[in-house]
Amino acid sequence: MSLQIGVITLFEPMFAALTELGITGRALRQGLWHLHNFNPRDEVTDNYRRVDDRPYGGGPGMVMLAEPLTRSVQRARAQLGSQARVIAMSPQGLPLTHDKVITLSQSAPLIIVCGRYEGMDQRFIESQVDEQISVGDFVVSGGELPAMMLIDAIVRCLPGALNDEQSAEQDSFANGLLDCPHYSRPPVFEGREVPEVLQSGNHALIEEWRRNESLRATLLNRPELIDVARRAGRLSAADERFLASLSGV
Ligand code: 9D3
Repeated sequence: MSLQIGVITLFEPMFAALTELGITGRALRQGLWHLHNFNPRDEVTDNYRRVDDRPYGGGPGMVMLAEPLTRSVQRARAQLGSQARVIAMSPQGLPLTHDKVITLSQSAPLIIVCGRYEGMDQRFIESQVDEQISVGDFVVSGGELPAMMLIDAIVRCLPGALNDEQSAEQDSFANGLLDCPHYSRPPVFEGREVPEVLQSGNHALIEEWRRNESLRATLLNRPELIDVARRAGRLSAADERFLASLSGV
């Protein structure tokens, strides 16, 4: 059975980028996943079809009303099954990680709620939402782009979504270090040469160079990931010697 994902959003057209393009579009056409859309505006019947109102206590912006969101989740649960996991995209959520993506890719149907305005009525979150997820400490205009990042990351994990080449790349990414630099033709571009070792055909040396450049990039840009890898026992004696040679100069 393919992965069923429900999305609750006022901006359904944004998700065409996922359903039509690239790896996620191909995976959808292969039947690996399915997207169900639910619009809170379809759940309100007043003349203005209001889905937001002013916050109690005053202050800037508007709050998404609990009732249209709750009705949307109920409609989604009826369609996807009561065991569906309800995730709200929110700046207040736990930061998204690779481990979380893997877990969600292996779980039941997902219902993802995207907020607009200042946020969602807290009573909706307490009564309907299993967990809140953020994509980082910066502000975007709504939950749709964060939801699309989450869905993209999940769909890439589904068996058959990536070709063999892409899967191998994914494996090297999942090792917890940053990737090494990549080069293609021509051998010299604007006076810059492709590192000689990559043109040597010596695969043991190439592998060692790539590992070392991964370590170099990680130590420089994300030193905390080196500590994580070290504590997880993922650094060899050769890795430690290379890292020591970097901080030594
Ligand atoms: C100071 C008040 N703002 C909170 C940071 C209000 C606010 C701004 C933007 C409330 C919601 C939003 C819309 N953003 C999201 O819904 C969102 C988000 C984000 O902005 N950054 C990182 N991850 C996420 S997940 C959902």
